[in-house]
Amino acid sequence: MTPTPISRPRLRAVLLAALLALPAGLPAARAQEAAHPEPSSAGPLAVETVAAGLDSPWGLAFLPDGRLLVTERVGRLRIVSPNGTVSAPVAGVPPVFASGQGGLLDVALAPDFADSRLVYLSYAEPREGASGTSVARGRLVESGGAARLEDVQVIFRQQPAVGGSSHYGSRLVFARDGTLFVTLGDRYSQRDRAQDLSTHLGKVVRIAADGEVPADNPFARTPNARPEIWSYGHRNPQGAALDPATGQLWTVEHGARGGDELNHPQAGRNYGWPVITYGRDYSGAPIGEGTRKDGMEQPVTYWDPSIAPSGLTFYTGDLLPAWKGDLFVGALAGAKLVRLRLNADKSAVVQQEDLLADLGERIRDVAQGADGALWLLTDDPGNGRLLRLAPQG
Ligand SMILES: [Ca+2]
Repeated sequence: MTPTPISRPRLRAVLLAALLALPAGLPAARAQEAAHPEPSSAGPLAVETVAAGLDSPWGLAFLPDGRLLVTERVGRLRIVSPNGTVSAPVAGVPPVFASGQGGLLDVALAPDFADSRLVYLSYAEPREGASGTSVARGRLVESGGAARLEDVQVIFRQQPAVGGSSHYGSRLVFARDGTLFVTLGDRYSQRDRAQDLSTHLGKVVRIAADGEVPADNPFARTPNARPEIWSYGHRNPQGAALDPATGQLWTVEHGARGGDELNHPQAGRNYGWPVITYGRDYSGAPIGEGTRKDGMEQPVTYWDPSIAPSGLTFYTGDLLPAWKGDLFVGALAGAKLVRLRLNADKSAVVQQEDLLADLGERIRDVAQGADGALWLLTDDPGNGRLLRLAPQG
């Protein structure tokens, strides 16, 4: 069928009318696109577009009432309802360095959010001609149909700040003891300093909810070491999740050409970058000393070629019972969602399934909703989407 041509002035008028009809935020997108079935080992899945038109969404967190907080890398925090309504930007977000890979990155709720209303944000912070990953928290206040963060404090700053706009990390995960893990990239130009304990570059750090250093951190009493460090020798960890069975932290990090890794970072351990890696430089040149070295941890698994992992979660729901206990990894360059099954002692991956490959979208983040569905963010500067993945029918 030939589409009916619309003259330009007429099109402008239609678009203007549509814009004027909108509330303060973005339009509800639910039901805009019919769910198309996606084959999987758990049966056909429905992929529903809950919201669209997001600007490079990076992180999401579920509020207790079922709505979601979603970050947009350019520096906006929005509240998205399950019916697809996208709020106007939440006020009070600190200024971000929105360039390259930088900007507003992850979001997490305080474990006591129901009482404290505290929201945690990670972001690339502009700092005197350079930038660095920082973590801020503020109290979410909603009144008169508008939302804002109040009493915003920066509780952690990656040191040192570095020029350029690459490899910030940075996921936020609360441990069971109420401490906060923050994954931090090597800032690309500083990769050798992932081994240098006097910097936060290429580290996972563990801080108290107010930013203080927990007394039992592995390097809390090591001279010249940054006391926030939990583990080191990381490249650019952009996915993190807590294992609901053990309470242990798991991460995924980007390698260079090849060498993306799944790790479960433990206190004080060295994950090798850039001394050992399964990847090569983008030029094809070798990096470091090989793939193994005494005193350095092996990844649980690695990807070569790279999938560019970002976003990680363990599945614990009842909606997709076949996948209970499995790990889900969002892939950017890989443009898919990867399911991983671990062996009994969680030392190796025994099954890997590629999902949503037909979608052809970069998957930035993945989380499990209270409804047991998997909720995903696709990475697109103009039309990032919030997707819901559930059994069809
Ligand atoms: Ca490694």
